[in-house]
Amino acid sequence: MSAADSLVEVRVPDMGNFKDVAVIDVLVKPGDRIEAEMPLVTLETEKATMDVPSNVGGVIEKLHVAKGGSVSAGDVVATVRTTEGAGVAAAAPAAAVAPTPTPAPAPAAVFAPAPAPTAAPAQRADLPPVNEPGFSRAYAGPSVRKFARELGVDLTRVKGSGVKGRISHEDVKAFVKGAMTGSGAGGGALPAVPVVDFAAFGPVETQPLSRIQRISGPRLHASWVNVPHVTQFDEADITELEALRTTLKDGAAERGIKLTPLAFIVRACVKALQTFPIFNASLDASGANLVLKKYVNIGFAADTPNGLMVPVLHEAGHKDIYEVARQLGELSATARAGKLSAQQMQGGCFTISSLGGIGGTAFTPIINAPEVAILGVSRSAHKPVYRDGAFVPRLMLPLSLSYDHRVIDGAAAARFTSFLAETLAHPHALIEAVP
Ligand code: CAO
Repeated sequence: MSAADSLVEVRVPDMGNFKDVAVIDVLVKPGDRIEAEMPLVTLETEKATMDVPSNVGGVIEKLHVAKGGSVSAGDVVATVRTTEGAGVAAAAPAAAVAPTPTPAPAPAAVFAPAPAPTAAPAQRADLPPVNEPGFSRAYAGPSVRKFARELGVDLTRVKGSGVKGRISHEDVKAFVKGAMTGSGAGGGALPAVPVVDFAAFGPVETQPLSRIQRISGPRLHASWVNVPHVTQFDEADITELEALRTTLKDGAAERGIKLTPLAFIVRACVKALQTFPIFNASLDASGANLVLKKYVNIGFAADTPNGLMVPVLHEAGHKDIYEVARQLGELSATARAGKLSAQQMQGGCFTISSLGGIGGTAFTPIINAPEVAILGVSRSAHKPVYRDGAFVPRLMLPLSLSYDHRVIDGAAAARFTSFLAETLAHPHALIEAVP
């Protein structure tokens, strides 16, 4: 140690009630040469992970903490031997750390607005949504997190080049560069759609998208680009169902309930989701685990003057056909009046998009991610069906099931739609009382 050297203790800064906080990583070892501002250890509270940076540059003389231990405000983290000319970043004893709050988990996505309780800054509409739980767990220091936030970069998509994959400013820059040029760490930007001057070909009028379209658009896009969709088509013979519905609908109408095919479809989906729980699940933020829901809440797309909304029929498994039909009517009316509450749009497990009242023979609905499947229903039509050696007219309902192929394989999807078709073909079980 030369005469110009001195020993400086780097301490855990005073951040209020900061006691016995877990040390989840130690990023340096004795003998390491460090710069001022370089993180030394990573701490984790229930609400945040944060780094304790050194306020001086020099060489680590001694470490006073170990991974798996705990520290409180004022504890010494390391002794640093400063050398002449080494930078001093901030007033001793230690630079302040910037905790990264762990945001509350976002509610199940809805196509239409539901306030998402998140601490993160607003997301730019043209970037994929940030995986918030993953972002808070990403291995990066506070200044890198801040930098990523400023650029709207999802840290879960950035590959860290540092020790144990720690993400640096350079990694974030490389990610952005890759995204801009469509190469490298950014994972490739989407090729741009050409910009055309339509007015050059004739008169045009420009109309802004509705508020709901501006909100639902990025969500639909996020699902489209993040989830590998496959759509399974099938047909259900609803001849008996329609006959049954005809006998019941006037009685229902007297009780103020409109009994449409959709109520039967919801009941059939409840049975299918209970039989095939993988369809009533979502991937967690890491993408490595499936979260199986023990409740069945069914969202349904409603066409409203303001745009597409997805109200949610909660605990659909505990509701009989009349209660399902009643709530479908009420929620649709509330949606059309633009008066759905956030609660009425949250918590969905599976979505039904019925275009049967309008027309069409099939379509490929976009999954309401993070749900893993969506059922599209088109208009029923009488078709000749070959049975017992002859063609007979049967009322056939087209089903289009889009599913997340990361979670569901084709065989499971075919079993699901076959089960649905079979259940709809024998509708008496659908009108039974629900315990
Ligand atoms: N085949 C044939 N007829 C059908 C049918 C089907 N699959 N589904 C409904 N119908 C009939 C109904 O029986 C009703 O006829 P009656 O008035 O003679 O009884 C008529 O079509 C209209 O039904 P509805 O629309 O009032 O009720 P619903 O329960 O079928 O649907 C709702 C409710 C909210 C789903 C629907 O009104 C709606 O908004 N659909 C559009 C959903 C949508 O936009 N999806 C696309 C999302 S992706 O962009």
